[in-house]
Amino acid sequence: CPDTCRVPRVPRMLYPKAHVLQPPRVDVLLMTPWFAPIIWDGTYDSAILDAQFRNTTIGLTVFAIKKYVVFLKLFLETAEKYFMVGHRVIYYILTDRPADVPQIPLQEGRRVVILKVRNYTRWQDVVLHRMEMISNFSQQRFLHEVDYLVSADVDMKFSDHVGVEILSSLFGTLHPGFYASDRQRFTYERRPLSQAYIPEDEGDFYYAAALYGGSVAEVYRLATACHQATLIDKANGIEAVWHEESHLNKYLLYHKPTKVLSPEYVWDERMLRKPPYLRRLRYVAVPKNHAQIRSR
Ligand code: 2GW
Ligand code: MN
Repeated sequence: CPDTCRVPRVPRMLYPKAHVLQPPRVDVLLMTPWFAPIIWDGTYDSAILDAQFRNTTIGLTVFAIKKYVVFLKLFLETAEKYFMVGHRVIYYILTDRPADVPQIPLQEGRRVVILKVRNYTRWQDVVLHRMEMISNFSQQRFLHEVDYLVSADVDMKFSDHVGVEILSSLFGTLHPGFYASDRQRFTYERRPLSQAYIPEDEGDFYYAAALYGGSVAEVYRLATACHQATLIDKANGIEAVWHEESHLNKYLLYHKPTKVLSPEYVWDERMLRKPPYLRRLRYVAVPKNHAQIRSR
């Protein structure tokens, strides 16, 4: 964990100095109340960060079950252009259709690992069981193969820089639909019977399950806890309203993330109008025909 456990050594570098009395952004919140930075354009220097995170290996886990394999090509092609460029990357593609994974030319230091997983009949089980699979594979291989894990939806594309500025022990992303909302409006699970329950008077942010991550050890803890919560819910005959996103939000309420990504890192151009303080759109939803892609 280069960002917290050990202070990394960097070489001599030339860069403009920061001004204590001129904050880089005054239009958005840059820090959570527990002092985790919120990552916005204009607040960081990639050259310094790249030096701090050199020799870091990043695992990008992405599920492509059933028809969702069609999203892989654009996802991978755009990741090659924008995701962790210049760093070591392993794409972990979890799929029930290994033969349908497209061959994409990769830059040096990057490779694809296909992990065959089972599919589920119910789509709710497809999304929920992602936590179980991340937990199992973390112990089996991720812990030994990469430093950080990033978990991403596949029905998205990268459209601008996503680099090591996102890496930290545990990070979540502000959901683009709720970053400006009061906590009462967050679509947390509101039924006390569910393990994902969050009362109306609690909550920091509504986090998107489409992009989160951290050190392998922390993602392993998160995924294991969310999977356990899912099993308890199932035994009690309840399923959280937004599936693993509900459990993720519960976990991140009581395990405060050490970095929070702004909605630059998860956006949907069809659903939302871009406000002026959103200077870059880095990872955006790909339009999909819900009826067609989600049918069997
Ligand atoms: C999901 C819903 C309905 C039918 C199929 C699927 C499905 C999802 C699938 O057949 N195959 C598959 O690989 N997936 C994976 O789950 C894929 O990686 C996809 O990106 C991810 C989440 O499903 P998605 O992208 O259709 O859901 P969204 O875009 O509405 O995402 C949000 O809500 C989800 C839970 O309802 C998740 O929390 C997700 O992380 C959220 O972004
Ligand atoms: Mn999605």
